[in-house]
Amino acid sequence: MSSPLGVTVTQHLLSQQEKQKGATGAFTRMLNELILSAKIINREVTKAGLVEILGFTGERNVQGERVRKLDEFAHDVICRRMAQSRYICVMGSEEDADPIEMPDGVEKGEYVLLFDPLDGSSNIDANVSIGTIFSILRKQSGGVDYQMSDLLQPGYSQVAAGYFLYGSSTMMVYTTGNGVSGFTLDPSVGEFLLSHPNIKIPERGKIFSVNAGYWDYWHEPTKQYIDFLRKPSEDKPVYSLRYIGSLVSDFHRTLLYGGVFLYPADTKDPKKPHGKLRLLYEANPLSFVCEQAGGASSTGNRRVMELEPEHLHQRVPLIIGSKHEVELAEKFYRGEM
Ligand code: P6P
Repeated sequence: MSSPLGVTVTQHLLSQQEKQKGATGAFTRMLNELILSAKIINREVTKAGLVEILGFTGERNVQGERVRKLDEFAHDVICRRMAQSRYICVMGSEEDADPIEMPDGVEKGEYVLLFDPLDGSSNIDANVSIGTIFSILRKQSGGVDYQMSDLLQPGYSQVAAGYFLYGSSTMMVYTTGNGVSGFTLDPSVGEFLLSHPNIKIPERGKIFSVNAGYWDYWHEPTKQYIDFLRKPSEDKPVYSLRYIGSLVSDFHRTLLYGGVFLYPADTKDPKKPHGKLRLLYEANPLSFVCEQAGGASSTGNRRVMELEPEHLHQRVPLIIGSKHEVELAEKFYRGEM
């Protein structure tokens, strides 16, 4: 029976847990800590615009706390709460160059958390939706302490992944490998309620999403692919270009409406030949969600979730969305179109 609308995310997690033989509840409790972190982040994000208006001038707010950048704040909230959950052995964050170890004296758990605490935060002044992206792996190495290999696992090893979207409404979308579920925060009760059970991405769409301002920096296959999509022809719909410039927003629209989002490799910055997005805490988690919703995710040449990561902040080209548009892109990259 499909879950009734309105069930809370905790009830949903518990119902998933009941289906897992031998489940101890550790995963559920750990994810609940992440959900609470997102509610705290959401509170600050929704009032961010007020910081100036209410006169929290300079570096100090009325509580005498230093007004920090929201992404630093989000990073700190997640680090503190997840460390005290006792289910994490190590974390990797977009905000920290190095792996984040558990504080001394804190019991280490069996899970590894990789996250982008507040992706797209540069958009917040324009009131554009932004998000938190998370990827959860199981520790593979023996012993209590982590190894770098525990963080550098391919995307198909993820046990869960998803994102929080702080927008006109705040949403949580996640998968544990049994389909994709979406929850909308009801601020009046402070609960994420099931609003999008069993999300499936359309087989093909009518939207492509890419920063076309970089056209001159793109490699030939990317230019040919985008040129193909935008050119009217009898046997395909007229495509629209939609680009918000906030990954979670662009991906969420692609997941619900279909089509394709690309951040391809380009020649814009010699230090970033593989594009801007990160493999471990952006491309892999969104790829897990997309594939679980019936879509696809590729670098153009390879399935993203098969890549063997080499370092924590590795960048990767990302072509993600409906199967039809992603497989078409791969044909251009293989020189078959
Ligand atoms: P560009 C936001 O800064 C971000 O990391 C992603 O959220 C977004 O998809 C991308 O960068 C946008 O980058 O180069 O198009 O401005």
